[in-house]
Amino acid sequence: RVLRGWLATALPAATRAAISPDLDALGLHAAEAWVEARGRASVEPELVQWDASGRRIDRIGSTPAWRNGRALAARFGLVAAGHEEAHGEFARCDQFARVYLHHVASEFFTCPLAMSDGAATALKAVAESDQVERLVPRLVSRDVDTLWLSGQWMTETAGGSDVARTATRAEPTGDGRWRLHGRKWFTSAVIGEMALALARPARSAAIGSDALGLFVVETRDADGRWNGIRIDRLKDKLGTRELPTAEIHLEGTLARAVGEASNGVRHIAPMLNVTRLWNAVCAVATMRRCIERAVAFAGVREAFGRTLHAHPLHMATLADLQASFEAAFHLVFHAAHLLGRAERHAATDDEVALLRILTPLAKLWTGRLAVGVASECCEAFGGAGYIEDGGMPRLLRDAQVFPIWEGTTNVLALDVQRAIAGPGFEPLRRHAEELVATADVDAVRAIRASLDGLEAWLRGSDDIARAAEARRFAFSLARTLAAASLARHAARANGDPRPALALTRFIGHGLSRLPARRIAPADALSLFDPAGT
Ligand code: UCC
Repeated sequence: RVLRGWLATALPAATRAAISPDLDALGLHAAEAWVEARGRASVEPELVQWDASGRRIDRIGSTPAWRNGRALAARFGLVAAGHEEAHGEFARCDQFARVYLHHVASEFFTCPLAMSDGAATALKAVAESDQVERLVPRLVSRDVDTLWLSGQWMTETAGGSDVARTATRAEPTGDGRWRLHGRKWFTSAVIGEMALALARPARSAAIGSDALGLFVVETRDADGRWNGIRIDRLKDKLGTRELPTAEIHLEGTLARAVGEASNGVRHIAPMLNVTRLWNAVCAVATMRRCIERAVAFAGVREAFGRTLHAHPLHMATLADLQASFEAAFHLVFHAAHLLGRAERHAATDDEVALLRILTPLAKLWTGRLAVGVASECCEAFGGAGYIEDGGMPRLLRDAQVFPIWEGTTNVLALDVQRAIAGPGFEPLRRHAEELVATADVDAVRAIRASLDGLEAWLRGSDDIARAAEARRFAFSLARTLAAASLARHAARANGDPRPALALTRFIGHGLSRLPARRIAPADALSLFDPAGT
């Protein structure tokens, strides 16, 4: 209902008509995959390092959903749709509607797809034309035989957040190429044909992330042998267990620089911004699945003489989750539309500034929200929610990845501060006013009051306070902009009362999460002072 409602109000009729058959097919596949997955024991990828005669092969055996992943990605254009011109500024809306329907059924095949999309976007932004011509058509292909997948190799043992500590070295070969030496500690898509990797060019005098270069690695040579890559082991993770996340060594891996072999973080930023949006879309998809399961269960489960539907507290609990999910959905898909507009040079300056802020904001808020929603929905099943064969434990385990990868909540909260510091608060306020131009007056009042509070807080805080409270500031801003996005939708919803009901409930729980009184940042450290001094 929420997806259909948004499609009806946000997309032109011609786009809607063109994409509907694919969305219907993806929806059907999602339902069938859920039933199929519940009926079998879970299968996990396997690393086979040696063949029978003792040769090192490092082959990864996939799960059934992963063996089907490429064909589905090509057939439904899960990466391609975002890069094609048929629907103009609505290309990202089309693409992310597909991703939203497919994510849970894909068993996290969406992870390599997100990175492939991010790689295509980053290459278009910074690479030389020959690299773009060679790689981008493969990454955005709708033909399974030519489709390439890309990894994003950043994280090393020194840290995942502080990428400036990258120790992998890049040595020039003298013919314009490089050889990479080092260890990548979390490589999510080593099954791909290529990866974008950060490495530190040898003999570069610069320090920190400016000195890092961004490199394209093609993972296999023309004979199908690994390109100087050793897979040490697959990670044993809490969730996303179908996804073969690997620890690898690069041992003279041939690579080409993207751009000038410096400014690596700047060059990979377009990739990060795209994968962060995928993260947010997949987080709302997970929320939707969890809530749908819990509401269906409440319709059939009897307790104390009536179904759970007839218990006001149970249904209020689920309705609160639904209201947050609907607000999150509209925030995320608003960001998707802005990305499509920006990529086609149709966005205003305010929209470009807002997109830079909304991307980390949507990622950090929906990541945390997905964990909370998945946890509540497990509880809504009582003991049955704690049992593997009902499917809820897997959703909860998998949800925990959303706040962690692609930048943790705190790292992104600081990024939001940085993104606002440039243009200031004004573009945000102007954009929020545009969103609520025809909205319900009570909603507008609450949204304006929250924006006033956030702006006053920013003005009244020094750098340390802004950093220490960045997370609560980000949650408050995300809630406020989500309310504005949902308010706009509710005003256009053509007689359907449900978006307005969700909005009232969401706003009713308050938009701001800033503390009622200022908390001295130094208190945080003092609280852990062993001497209590
Ligand atoms: O988790 C990973 C793989 C998961 C699989 C993917 C799944 C996708 C979802 C699928 C759903 C199913 S890979 C690991 C991900 N790791 C991160 O995301 C790193 C988190 N850390 C950060 O984001 C940090 O803030 C850093 C690395 C960006 C900070 O680096 P530095 O070294 O301190 O660099 P600076 O100085 O902060 O940034 C360097 C430049 C600056 O440009 P100037 O100086 O011109 O202003 C920044 O403004 O880069 C710019 N910049 C950006 N620009 C930094 N971040 C951005 C950005 N997001 N957008 C635009």
